[in-house]
Amino acid sequence: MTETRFLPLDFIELPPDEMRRRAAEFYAEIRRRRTVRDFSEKPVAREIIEDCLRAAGTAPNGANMQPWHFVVVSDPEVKRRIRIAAEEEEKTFYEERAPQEWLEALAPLGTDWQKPFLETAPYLIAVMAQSYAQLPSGRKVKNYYVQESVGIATGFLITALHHAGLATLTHTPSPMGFLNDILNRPANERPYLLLVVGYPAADACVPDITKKPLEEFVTFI
Ligand code: IYR
Repeated sequence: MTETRFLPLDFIELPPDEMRRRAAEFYAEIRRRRTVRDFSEKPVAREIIEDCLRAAGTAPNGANMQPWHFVVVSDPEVKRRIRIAAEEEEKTFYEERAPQEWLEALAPLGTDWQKPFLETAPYLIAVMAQSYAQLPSGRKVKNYYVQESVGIATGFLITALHHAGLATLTHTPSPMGFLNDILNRPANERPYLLLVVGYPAADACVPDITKKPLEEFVTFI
């Protein structure tokens, strides 16, 4: 059995006033994040993306198995192949598969099957979830709480990218199995979502929608 080793926690206790200020400041900053669907072609330094991915990689996760893999796509040809495959799925989703109720729920967002941002934005990050780890020896090791873990890491990533001054779109072409083929990913990985990353287009607009007030989604007991 592996022996458990402990280290002193690197915890910085802040004065309550500073805690209040930081909590309020963070909320003011994160509430400005919007899902963007119109991207500029303006390039973004790879180092910025790398640090945001490092932040994502610190996410709490099941048994510290870190059951994720992020494929960062900037190659125009690969982006083009992803756009073609995604639009094919999305076209049948919007025109055939989507129930009326779902289309009505999407109406306020103004989305349709066309996804030009998959080629315009400088980066597409395919977030992959690993249901098991495949060791170099070929042995399979089970992962735990994979959906929760990858969801939290993705939340960290979106937050880090916003904090760094970038816009994102959480895109979920459905189904997205084509990402395994295009990106050459192994059978232990399933696409979780496709994050579109870059600067918004100069004239980017966002839907006029609101978030629920605290009282509506929180209960203190
Ligand atoms: N995957 C489609 C549809 C879509 C579904 C949900 I739920 C959204 O919040 C937004 C879009 C698309 O990407 O257009």
